[in-house]
Amino acid sequence: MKLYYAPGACSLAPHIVACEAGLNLDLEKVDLGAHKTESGRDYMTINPKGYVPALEFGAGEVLTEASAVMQYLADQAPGAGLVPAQGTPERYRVLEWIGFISTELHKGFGPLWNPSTPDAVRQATIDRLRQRFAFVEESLAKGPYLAGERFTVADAYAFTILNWTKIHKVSLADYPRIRAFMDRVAARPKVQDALRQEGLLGNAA
Ligand SMILES: N[C@@H](CCC(=O)N[C@@H](CS)C(=O)NCC(=O)O)C(=O)O
Repeated sequence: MKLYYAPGACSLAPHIVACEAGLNLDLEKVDLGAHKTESGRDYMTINPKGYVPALEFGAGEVLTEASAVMQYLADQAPGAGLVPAQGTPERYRVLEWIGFISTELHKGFGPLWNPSTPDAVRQATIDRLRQRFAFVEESLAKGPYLAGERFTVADAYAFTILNWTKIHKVSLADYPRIRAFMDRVAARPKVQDALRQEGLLGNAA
């Protein structure tokens, strides 16, 4: 299996999942601006949507969308407990988190990546993100991880996206449980492995 990634992008979430699951994964970096992979391939021929992550698996199949890629990887190693079993209420709780992280947090950061976003929109974006952070903060009162006692794909995803607060200088000072969560996840040895492999240790954890 090969994961196409960009350092620190949302592709870090499936990368963490693969490390936590103990899966054998090849990595290929993508230059998102040039749509070129590290080995010189046109990335648009791999994922016509042009974004990461993309996972090559099976007989030349490519799976995209972080939420699907993470679940696929986690399902390859059920013993690792990164997603609860299909059909259980716990699985739907994790899916609920993935939906929230994808649409409210991941895409919630969208305007902050665009240098031409006007200041007022930038501020409104941060205000909305802060409302979402408040919900995460409340939820973390119930346990060390989003779905409770156990680290799941939702935590890999939330950690990856919330790490962008450093890049965009969005303060987490009002969210002590989120800060503790970020430290807790960053300290996991497999998360350290993923960060190291992406060249992020020292500025991302
Ligand atoms: N819907 C996609 C969005 C992925 C996405 O936003 N990827 C970003 C990095 S975090 C990207 O590659 N952006 C470059 C682009 O859109 O051209 C998913 O959930 O996987």
